[in-house]
Amino acid sequence: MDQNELKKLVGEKSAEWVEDGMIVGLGTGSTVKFMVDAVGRRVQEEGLKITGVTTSIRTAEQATALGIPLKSVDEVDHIDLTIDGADEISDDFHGIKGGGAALLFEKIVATNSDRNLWIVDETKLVEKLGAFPLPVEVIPYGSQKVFEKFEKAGLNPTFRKLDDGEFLLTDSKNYIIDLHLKRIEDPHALADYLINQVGVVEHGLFLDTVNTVIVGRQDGPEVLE
Ligand code: ABF
Repeated sequence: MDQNELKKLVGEKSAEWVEDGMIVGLGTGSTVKFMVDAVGRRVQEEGLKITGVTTSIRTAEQATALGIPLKSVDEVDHIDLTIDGADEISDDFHGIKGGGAALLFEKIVATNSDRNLWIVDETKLVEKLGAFPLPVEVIPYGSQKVFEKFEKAGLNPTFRKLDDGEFLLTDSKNYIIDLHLKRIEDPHALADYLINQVGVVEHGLFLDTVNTVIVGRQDGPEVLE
């Protein structure tokens, strides 16, 4: 199976974890897209009754088109299970997310979830985080100053830009600075540094967050806990 087929495998497998009556966080990304499609089929074919809480405009549009009822994170008193993707997952179960520029809403939903399940193809598993550029969401005002501070700190920053050279805007109309670090020896120390930089809204280090990971393998989905 190619990467896309592995994503489909775990996306569809994870939909089985959704139970009637649940409030379900719906993540963002191409793997999650398969999960949302599968949950949508269960809503339509089985009459599955859930409430979805989405992490991006694009997931909300997909879920709405499939007839999945949605509420915002502030309209629910809890989230039973959030299913999301990830860009990297380390041996010690920490993650980098935000390749899809949805890290802020993803972290808001994840930190308000009773349980977090990540679905990934096997290429996402790494020994240590860092090969994937670490996304940092910043407000536009003063972002050049934050960028220069990251440069001076040796964090190899780049602004995330669209093909036409314009700054990518997140759903919150913020910018993303990606840090090209290769290997992150102390993710907790880096997370503390980043979140304390004035102008930083959030970063893509998801530490001590995930409970269960479903990995797409050639011989089938593997559940890690
Ligand atoms: C999302 O899942 C993002 O944080 C991350 O970028 C994405 C993984 O991408 P994909 O599933 O498309 O490989 O949660």
